Amino acid sequence: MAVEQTLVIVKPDGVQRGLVGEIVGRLERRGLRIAALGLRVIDPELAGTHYAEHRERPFYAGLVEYIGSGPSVVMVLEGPAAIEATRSAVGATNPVKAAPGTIRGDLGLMTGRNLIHASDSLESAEREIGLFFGSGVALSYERAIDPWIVE
Ligand code: D4T
Repeated sequence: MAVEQTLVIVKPDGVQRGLVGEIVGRLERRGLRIAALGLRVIDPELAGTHYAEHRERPFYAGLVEYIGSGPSVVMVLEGPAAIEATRSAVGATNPVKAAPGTIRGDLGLMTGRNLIHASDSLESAEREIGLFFGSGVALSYERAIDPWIVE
């Protein structure tokens, strides 16, 4: 199984609700390793580039406003199949439809307040990591516990 990096954002509602520890903790407990992490306000230009595929959608303006409405925690997580593992831990876009046990399914109710973003493919992950961190910022390293998580 290939080791991958994925971009994860705890959106402003997650920060305001005091759920950063809960959300990051779930992903850490899954076994994923933090490769980069920072707190930032995502400005409209960055939000526009990140969500460019949704520019023509009716929810776009609200999405850009929401994602920039306060600080977000932006991070790179690393591990075997990290992209799919993170997406499955996050759950469906609409929290009401997200399975119980997922982050959105346990902690959210509305698509426009769905707490977390995670890259959906290798191409998106590379693009988004470059966008938020540039190259060479994410750290690959070994933890003493890794042999108990990765065979
Ligand atoms: P992100 O990109 O935030 O991880 O969400 P998803 O990958 O799960 O979902 P997405 O790209 O389809 O949507 C991006 C973002 O737009 C918001 N949204 C989406 C919304 O406000 N109304 C909608 O109808 C949809 C489809 C929520 C997530």
